[in-house]
Amino acid sequence: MRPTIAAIATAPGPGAVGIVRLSGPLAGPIGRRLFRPNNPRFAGFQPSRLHYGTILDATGQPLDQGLMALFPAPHSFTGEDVLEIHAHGGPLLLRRILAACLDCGAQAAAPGEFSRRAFLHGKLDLAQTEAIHEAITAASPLALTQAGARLHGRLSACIQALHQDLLDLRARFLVALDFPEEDVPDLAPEEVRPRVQGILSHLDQLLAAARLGTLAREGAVVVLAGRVNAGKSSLMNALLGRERAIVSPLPGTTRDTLEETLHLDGIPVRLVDTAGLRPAQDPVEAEGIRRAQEALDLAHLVLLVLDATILPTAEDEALLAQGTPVIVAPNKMDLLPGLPPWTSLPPWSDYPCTPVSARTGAGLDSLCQAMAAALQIPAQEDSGLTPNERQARHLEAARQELHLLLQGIASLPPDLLAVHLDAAAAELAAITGASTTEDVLDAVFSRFCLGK
Ligand SMILES: Nc1nc2c(ncn2[C@@H]2O[C@H](COP(=O)(O)OP(=O)(O)OP(=O)(O)O)[C@@H](O)[C@H]2O)c(=O)[nH]1
Ligand SMILES: [Mg+2]
Repeated sequence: MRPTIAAIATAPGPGAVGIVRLSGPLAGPIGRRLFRPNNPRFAGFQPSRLHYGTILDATGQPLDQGLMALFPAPHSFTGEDVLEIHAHGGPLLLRRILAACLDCGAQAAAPGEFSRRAFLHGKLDLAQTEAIHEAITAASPLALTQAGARLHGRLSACIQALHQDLLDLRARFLVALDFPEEDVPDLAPEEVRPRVQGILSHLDQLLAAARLGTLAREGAVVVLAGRVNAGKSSLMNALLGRERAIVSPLPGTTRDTLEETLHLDGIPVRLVDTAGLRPAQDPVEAEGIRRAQEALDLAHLVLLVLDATILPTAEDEALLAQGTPVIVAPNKMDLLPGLPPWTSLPPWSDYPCTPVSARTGAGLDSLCQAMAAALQIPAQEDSGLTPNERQARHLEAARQELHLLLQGIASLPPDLLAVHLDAAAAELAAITGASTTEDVLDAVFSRFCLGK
């Protein structure tokens, strides 16, 4: 029998209400021992009902007034008996209540242990338990929507369908192998190829969606770079709609890198303002320029900010060819009647160009659209099919197995081809946890919060 686990389920810090949660066979007995009902007609915990009363410690001393609810197995989050103790949300008080539970024989839960038990009892598959964790830690509206869709099992259903396709195909291989006397014809390559290709195209779509999922969860890094005084800090402020960075007519104003988050089509974009590039005047500026270079190395997109009233230099040009997508943003357009002629000459004409004025705000909307396009943020269709990094690794591995199968299709015997089908099916099964190892579960659940 599994031990009964207990943890504070609500966030640390003072709050109106705090919850201690237990799961396991002692949940009921501990609840009865630590609860004195207010209602004289109380006749034991009714399933999934809140009861009001006094919460006691293991010696029977009152700790708080609060609510308790018992969710009997299997109709609970974990599939085991679950007790929830709703108290006032004082950190010290909640620790005392937790200590009372431990005094009565519960064990402190490890991070993610409630979710792990829910998985082991088949209440949720692995992709769904990961979705819970991602919903809790979502930092952008899109990440939350995607996690919600996965929690509802849409990704799992899609993976299961693909898994079934692979098993069907494998069964066809094996009939020919296992019953040679039956004279079932071997699957002809013409028959296998389109079926494998169909599965592959689904895998490709899922992998493309995984990229969007990563962007939604982790955000994109957009670095404002350029020479001193081009107006990088002014543009950062204009995009954020507040005076975050110091702006001055003196060249070399920004030294340290500054980072702020902006939401673009639901994706968190980490805007990084950097020190203007020029031969450094002092060690502090030199360090600032080194940090600017470091930020550029991490960037998903560079906004190359130029003073449109002066000609670009070799230093500006050097920023174009860093291997990261670039948007050229000639700034201070309020001082010019039209686009400066150099923008239509190579190499500048090879890059997307969005003229702006940080001062008047002209062009900022177009700049945001250009950033969304450059980051390949697709139009918002929320399919819910956005695998996370772990899931994407398995999809990629399955994809490789199927490519190997296609390569060998004309030359290899069916039993060797079936090995690739098996391997691909095992990778898909690992996504939903239909087949998985303790190590994988440890890796997944250890990232969870305590009490989840
Ligand atoms: N007319 C006009 N002036 C601008 C515009 N954007 C910035 N400036 C001015 O240009 C000067 C430099 O602006 P900053 O934003 O500090 O430039 P920066 O690129 O951050 O400069 P460093 O931090 O020194 O590299 C300031 O005097 C700004 O007021 C603009 O769109 N139009
Ligand atoms: Mg600056």
